[in-house]
Formats: sequence, C-alpha cells, structure tokens
Amino acid sequence: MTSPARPRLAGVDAETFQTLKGTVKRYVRERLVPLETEVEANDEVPAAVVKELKDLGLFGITIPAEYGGIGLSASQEVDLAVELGWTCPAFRGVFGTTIGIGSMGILIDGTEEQKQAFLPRLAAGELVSSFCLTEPGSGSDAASLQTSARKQGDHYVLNGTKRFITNARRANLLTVMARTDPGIKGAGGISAFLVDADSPGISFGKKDAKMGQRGTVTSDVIFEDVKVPASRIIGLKPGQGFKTAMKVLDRGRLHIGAVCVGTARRLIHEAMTYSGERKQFGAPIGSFQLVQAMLADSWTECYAAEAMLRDAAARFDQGQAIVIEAAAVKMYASEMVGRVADRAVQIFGGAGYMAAYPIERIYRDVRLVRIYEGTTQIQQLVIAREMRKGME
Ligand code: COS
Repeated sequence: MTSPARPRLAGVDAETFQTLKGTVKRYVRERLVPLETEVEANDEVPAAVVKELKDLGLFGITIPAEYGGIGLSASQEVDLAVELGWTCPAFRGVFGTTIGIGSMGILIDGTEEQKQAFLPRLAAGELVSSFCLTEPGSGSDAASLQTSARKQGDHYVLNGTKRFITNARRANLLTVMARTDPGIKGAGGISAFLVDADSPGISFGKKDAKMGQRGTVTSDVIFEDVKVPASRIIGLKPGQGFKTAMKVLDRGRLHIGAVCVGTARRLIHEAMTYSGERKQFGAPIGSFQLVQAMLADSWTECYAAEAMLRDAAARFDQGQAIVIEAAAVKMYASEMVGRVADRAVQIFGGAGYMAAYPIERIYRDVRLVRIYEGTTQIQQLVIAREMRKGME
C-alpha cells in the first residue's frame, strides 16, 4: 500500500535532538504552562513569548539546514510536537503554520529559486506564513474552491475569499490555492500561489470569535484584483496546486496527531494528580475502580495513538508515501484526545466544568482537532479510498 515517494529524511543527530527536546520540554512546562490563564483571559500570546519562540529556533524546525532551518526528521518533529501539545494551542499556533502548512508547499513542490527566496526567512521567523485553502463555500470539498486567478501577461489577478485562515493576520506570506483554469471544475484547475500578504487588494476580516483555542488567530482573507507574478506559482506548474495542498496536509496531519498525543498526556497527568488528591467516601477517588477504568482506557488509547504516530513518522522518514497512515493517525489521535478530555471532565466532576481548572479549557480546545486539517469523516474517506486502491 506504500511506495517510495521522497528521499529519506535523516534529521539532526540524536544528541542535538535530545538537547533541543529537553529545552523545549522545560520551556513548555516552566514558562508556558504558568501563562495559560493569561492567554485564555487576553486571547493573545504575549509578545515576549513570540520572541522567545523565535530565539529557540522553533520557526525553522522542519526546514532543512541547507535553507537555514534545524531540519528535523518527521520522527523528531512529532516528538517535539508531543511536548508542545502539553500546553495550550495558542503558543504552538504562533509558528504552527510557518513550520507546517504555510511552508511545506515550497519545500515539497517549489523550485530551487523559490526555496532559496523564502525558506531561510521563514526559518528565521522573519516571515510568518499562512495556508489559504478553505473558502465560505468550500471546506471538506476543497477541490470545488472558487477563488479565481486570471492570467494577464506575466502575472495573475486573484479574486475571492478565504475563510478561517489561521495566522493570516500575522502573516507576511500566504500560500493561496486559486483556480487558474476555470474550464476545469475540480482539482486539476487549481494552482498554489506564494502571495505577499501586503499586496494591494488583500484585506483581512476581523479576528474570528471561537469556542476555544483562545490566543490563536483566524480570519477571512479577501482578494480583490490582487496582482501576483506568474513566477509565484509553486513549482511554476499551473494545475498542480491541489496536489501540493494534499501533500502538505499529509505531513500536517502527522503533526496534529502528535499535538493530540501531547494534550492527552497532559489531560491524563491532570486527572491522575486530581484523582490522587480528591477524596470522596473517605478515600482518594483514584482508589475507586470505576475511576481507574477511565484512567486506564485513556492511557491505553493515548499509547495506541502514539504507536501509530511513531510508525507513520518513521515510514515518512524512510521515504514512503503515508497518505493512508497520516489520515489514520489524524483521525484516531483527534478522536482519542476528545474521549480523554471527556473522561478527564468526568473524573474532575463539578470541578471539571469550572474555568478555574485547566480541564474545561482543554475540553473546548480539543474539539477543533476533529474538524481542522480535514474532518474525521474526510479522513475516513481518504482511508477507504487508499484501501480500495490496494484492492485494484
Ligand atoms: N498526495 C498527492 N496527491 C493527492 C493526494 C495526496 N495526499 N490526495 C489526492 N491527490 C491527487 C489525486 O491523486 C488526484 O490526482 P489525479 O487527478 O491526477 O488522479 C487529485 O489529487 C484529486 O484527488 P481526489 O480525486 O481524491 O480529490 P477529491 O476532490 O475527491 O477530494 C478530499 C479529496 C476530499 C480527500 C480532499 O478534498 C480533502 O482532503 N478535503 C479536506 C480538505 C481539508 O483538509 N481542509 C482543511 C482545511 S486546510 S488546513
């Protein structure tokens, strides 16, 4: 079901990685966790933290060293993302689109000139990037997108609206999927453009108010007669943009799976601590078997997701195509963390419903992961499609 797709990805040496991971783990737990209440209250990540994240090199973790990044393998990237999943999503969100969906299109399908032009600045955190696929009328059915790119001489003119775009208001560089061939209704008519966010004709909707994930920033992006040079089509190949987007999402789905594992670990940690302290019927509630069953189920499901994640990332590093594995990891890990969050609320009881404890926030935050970067139902379709290919 899998075939060679890319060169192998070696990543950095084990010692360098362990040092980086240790630093990130300490930073998350000692610096970021104490800021969670502030981020929730202000709906904003402090500017000092944004600078620290840059200084740590986190904007460049997925970009190869030859383009100025750290160049982690997928296995190392997910390992780090598990650590980042321990705290609220707003912190990872600051650089999440830059290391993932916002830059991977250039890395996967860009020309050498495009890589040289953008990747070093993205890795340094000088450029923040964002991925503009979703539209008001096209979410799961991404191939039906309507944003148009009309060719005029040596440039294109973009018109349309993108919706729920993470970090658009913070971005300097937008990867925009637009229809260059109106005669082709589906995927084949779409191209991926690298667009400067300050181009004349681009405006941004107001920051979306959301159920959770406070401190992350999403908004509409509106394109009105935006001129983009033809040289800004990723790979200089019109009609390939949908495939580029799908490849980008494959790796992105591994990353999301890793964040889910990290958040599930945090939930289990909180539930274990609370169930050891909270007494009812004269004993800590963690001594009761019905509570233990919830904890055991959560640990087991988290372990299963982690095993899938590490297997899929290792396959990616070996150069295999991981379309089916990435969809399975994203689906299982996001559903898993939803169940773990629900059990954590149950274990905390009334306190789990109160904003004074972190569980209530995490419960709301994780609801999104079953939806973004492809809903569970889309992952099911992808898995079934790939399974059927195997039968042919
Ligand atoms: N890697 C490379 N190519 C891929 C691919 C992948 N992972 N997935 C699809 N393709 C290619 C297909 O091989 C096909 O190529 P050909 O036309 O040469 O045969 C082309 O892309 C179209 O694929 P398909 O026919 O499967 O497209 P569909 O319109 O049926 O849509 C789904 C497929 C539904 C899976 C896709 O639209 C999707 O992933 N939707 C969810 C989008 C999403 O995740 N949005 C979240 C917001 S972005 S953060």
